[in-house]
Amino acid sequence: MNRRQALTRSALALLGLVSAGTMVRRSMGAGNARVVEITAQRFHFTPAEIALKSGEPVVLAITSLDFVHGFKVPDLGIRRDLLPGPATRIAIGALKAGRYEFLCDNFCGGGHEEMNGTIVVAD
Ligand SMILES: [Cu+2]
Repeated sequence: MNRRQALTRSALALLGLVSAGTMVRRSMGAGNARVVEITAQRFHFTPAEIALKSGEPVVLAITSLDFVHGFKVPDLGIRRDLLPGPATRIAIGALKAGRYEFLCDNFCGGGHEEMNGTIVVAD
């Protein structure tokens, strides 16, 4: 590798770091969004009903206690793996009033089909 290639490679690595940092900040959610703490554990989410107000952006901070559960909100196009350990933070933009079902979509055992809940957004 010549000097120019080496420089290009370092510049690309630096760019990668900067964009990774930006993604981390984005996933932490914008500024002062309310953080809603949730736990995931065979075979339930706690709380299973998440009450929000319409127009209120929030960050869901979901901690899995025992397994790589999934978190899927079909109506919002959201789908994440919940690795045990630090909370998985998911920024949710302002929503219209209504009910949005969510579920674990990683098979986690005998009660998997009941591992679900609802985001309830009030006016
Ligand atoms: Cu599960």
